[in-house]
Amino acid sequence: MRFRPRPVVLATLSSLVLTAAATSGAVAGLAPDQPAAAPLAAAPAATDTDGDSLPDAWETNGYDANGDGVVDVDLPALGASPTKKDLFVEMDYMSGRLATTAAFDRIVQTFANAPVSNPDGSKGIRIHLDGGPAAGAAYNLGGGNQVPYDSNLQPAEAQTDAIKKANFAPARKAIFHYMLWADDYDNTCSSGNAFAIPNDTFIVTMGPKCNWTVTENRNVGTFIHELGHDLGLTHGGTDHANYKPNYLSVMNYFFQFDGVPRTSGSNWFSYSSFAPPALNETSLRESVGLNTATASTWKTKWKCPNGSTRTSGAANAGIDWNCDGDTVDTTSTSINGDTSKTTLSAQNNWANIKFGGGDVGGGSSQSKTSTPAHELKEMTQQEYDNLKTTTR
Ligand SMILES: [Ca+2]
Ligand SMILES: [Ca+2]
Ligand SMILES: [Ca+2]
Ligand SMILES: [Ca+2]
Ligand SMILES: [Zn+2]
Repeated sequence: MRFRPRPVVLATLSSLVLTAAATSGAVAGLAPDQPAAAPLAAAPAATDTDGDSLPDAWETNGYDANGDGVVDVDLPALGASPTKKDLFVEMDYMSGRLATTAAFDRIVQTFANAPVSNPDGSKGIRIHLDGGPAAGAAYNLGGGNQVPYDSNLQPAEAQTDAIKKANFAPARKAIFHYMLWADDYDNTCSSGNAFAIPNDTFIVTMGPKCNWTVTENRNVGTFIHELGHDLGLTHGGTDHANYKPNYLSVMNYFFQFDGVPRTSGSNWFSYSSFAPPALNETSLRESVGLNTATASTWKTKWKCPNGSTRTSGAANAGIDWNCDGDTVDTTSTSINGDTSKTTLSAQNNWANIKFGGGDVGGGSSQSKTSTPAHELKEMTQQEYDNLKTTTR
């Protein structure tokens, strides 16, 4: 089917937008619309020069969610640009759970420092955080608000969706990721949840119910971790295997709360910016460490045969993978804490960001939600404490 000129294209676009706006939760509801929507990808209205899933037309003129000619989300006024990658997150919160302005500053800086290029010649991603008035002027885009306290969201996804529905303007669905600073869910004591990968929604849950010690580092690391799932990232990069020593990312549980250690002493609370060579656990050469010069400013962590966790020196130098006191062996041992010996592949996260998870976006043909169940139970205080107390 080919489009005749303007009127037909506009009608189709507006019906697509209406469908997206009217569908709640709604990846299942979107799926049948994909074939009809697909031809739009080639239409000028859907051009997305910067690849952030927000069409140029929206970023230039504002987004009219229901096609009535009135702009519902004024993207230019919110600071969006058609030539720079933008990411919008509305943050609602239960009493006492909203992170600090200092934490938001760090999250913004992490994305600003992202090693990704923009058509305007700049580097980085501009993340727009909206925690409402309580978050301070710099982080108030008019959407964030406090929600009723619930120490245990159960079932987590349904209750999160209900809170989202009651506290999030439907017109924002195609623009904003939605997140909640909450207490606990499903009695798991997990630090957060993104429900699917990629997605448009996530929660950070380190409340008093499970006696979390909540620090700025943990809030920053967990926010970036869960948002990472929304952006298509996983615990293993190329797969879902956790604790890979060559995966230098907050997506790796080794680094979610404390960042990736670096030789400078300043930790990296960010996604991986390069992928060291794969590590074959049946034949690990200790003398070469992560086996790349790029690792010279990084340290890493690994697990010993007895289950304890260790931190290396400069990761391009020798690493005692089998924990016998030297770095001269070629050894066969599991270094990521599971019992199997496999080849551990890393990933450059920043080169693999997927904009447009779930209902977000409209210009790019990004993959929508999938549900890898093994990613959905997140790190607990207990798991973290185990990592800490066994470090030697
Ligand atoms: Ca765009
Ligand atoms: Ca943009
Ligand atoms: Ca809200
Ligand atoms: Ca050794
Ligand atoms: Zn995770």
